[in-house]
Amino acid sequence: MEEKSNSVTVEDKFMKTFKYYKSNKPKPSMEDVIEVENCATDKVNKIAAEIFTDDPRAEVLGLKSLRTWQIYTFLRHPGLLFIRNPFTALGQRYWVRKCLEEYPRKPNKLNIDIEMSVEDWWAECFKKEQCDKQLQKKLRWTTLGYHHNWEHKKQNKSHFPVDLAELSDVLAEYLGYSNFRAEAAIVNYYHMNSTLSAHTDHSEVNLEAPLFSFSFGQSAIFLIGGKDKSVEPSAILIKSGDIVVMSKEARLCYHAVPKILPSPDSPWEESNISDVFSNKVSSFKYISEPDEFVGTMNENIDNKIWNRFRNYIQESRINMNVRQVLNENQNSI
Ligand SMILES: O=C(O)CCC(=O)C(=O)O
Repeated sequence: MEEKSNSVTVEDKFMKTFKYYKSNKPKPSMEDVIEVENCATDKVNKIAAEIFTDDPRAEVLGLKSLRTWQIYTFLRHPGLLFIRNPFTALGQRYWVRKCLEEYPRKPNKLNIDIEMSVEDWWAECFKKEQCDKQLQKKLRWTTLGYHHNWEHKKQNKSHFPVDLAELSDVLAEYLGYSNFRAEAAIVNYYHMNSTLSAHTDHSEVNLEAPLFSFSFGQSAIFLIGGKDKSVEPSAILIKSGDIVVMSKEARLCYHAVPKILPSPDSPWEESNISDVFSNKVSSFKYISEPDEFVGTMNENIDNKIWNRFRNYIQESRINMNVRQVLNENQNSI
């Protein structure tokens, strides 16, 4: 009996907070939701990055100069880092478009595979003159590289996108993880009523490497607690372009998304969006065709091309969750 009542208590604190923020009636108060730049220093600290040389890849990948990045740590959550939108407007457009147009293409796995066979989900949504909103809303996730449930021995590694490997590498180098290899990712697609329940990410062989989480579009309340659900989670506001890094003690902590919130601004729109140039980069590690990459990046300045993606992101949120799967000297599972 005692054990049973204990386990109920253990579940409670995370679940209670999750339910509180998920609720629509009554609406939750935002009073305790951490907005990093406005938060008291007994909860959040802004740390100064010691960057003396910029990474020449940053601008081309849609990132602002590393010297301007705003990085925060949390007193209750050692190992958790938060970078407030280091993306340019063009960068946000590029990554949103990739997540919608390219990453859900076969052979990548999609949640809708169980229900239907779709080779190219985004193209299928626009097959007729009118966008198929019903099909558009069905996509909740796609996996890149090692599949999420890779422990089933038959599921082998599939191709990991070189652009996302390059982006992750810039971030990893910036944080001092120079041996990091992006090998698996889940791209999550949220609509205004979507949630993601409490979980830990523990399927990877390598649990020492950090996890990088990139968010675009509408805002979200992100909950992060401890290694079990008895720890009361903190609620953090994530906006478009923000990066959350779960490293060290925070790598295996429970986390969840109980609510998507309308974003008051649209950082993917800027009147002075300008081209990036490939002659700035000779140091790509993964991208072998810099001119082609830069061409695709710059296409997104064109509002006619961008419009369909804008329509999607105005009422949705996208999150790319990148992990290293293998240990440093390991080549396969
Ligand atoms: O959407 C988010 O911010 C978190 C996603 C997540 O936790 C996951 O994919 O494991």
